[in-house]
Amino acid sequence: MNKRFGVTLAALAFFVGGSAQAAVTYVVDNSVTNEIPSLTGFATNGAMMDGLSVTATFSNQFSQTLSWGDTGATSGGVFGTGWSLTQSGDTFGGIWSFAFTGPGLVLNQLILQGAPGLTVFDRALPSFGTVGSAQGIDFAFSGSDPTATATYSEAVALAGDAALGDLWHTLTVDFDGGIRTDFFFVQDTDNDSRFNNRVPEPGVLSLLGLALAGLAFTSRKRRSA
Ligand SMILES: [Ca+2]
Ligand SMILES: [Ca+2]
Repeated sequence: MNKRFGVTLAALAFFVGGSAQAAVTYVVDNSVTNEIPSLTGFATNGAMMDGLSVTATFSNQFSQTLSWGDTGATSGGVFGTGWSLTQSGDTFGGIWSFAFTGPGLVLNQLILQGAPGLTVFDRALPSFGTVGSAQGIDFAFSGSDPTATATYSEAVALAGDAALGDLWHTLTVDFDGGIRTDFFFVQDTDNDSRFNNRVPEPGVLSLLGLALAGLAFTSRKRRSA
């Protein structure tokens, strides 16, 4: 090992030792990779995360899974029994708010799963990472400093490419000892390109088909009349 590399390693060890004091520990689970066609771009707001699955598990074993919906032009959220999670504005810095709306709950774990919808989580890397994703932001608390572990799993890769380590479908936050006060965090998200090209449900398609057939019939009748 040359001398300069040794010094760099020592500096790195010092840095890692220093950052071990940080409230959030990051873990990545590369065991699964999901392919998506591409991204819509990198600007995703609270109203663009429909279908994002949010599971909150509390210390009394009560667990609830809810599907994200819009609450305004650029905001959205989920509203559970005694808790809510909302987000407003571009997730590149826009705050996510977890609120306790009922008494007695202690939150142990929060799981955000983008795959039921078309949301991906974009981490901060030295580079932009995946094409079209631009810079991301890691999960981090805002305004308070609870101790937690953030685990990224289900790596996301563009079709035909390897996963580059910035995009993930699932973020799991485990709170050390649980948390009972409202908290805020940041986490950048992007959208799978299928967001702009949603295929209507089969039921909707057949209803649409019937409606079109009806229109065609009516206009034929009008023309022949
Ligand atoms: Ca973004
Ligand atoms: Ca990125």
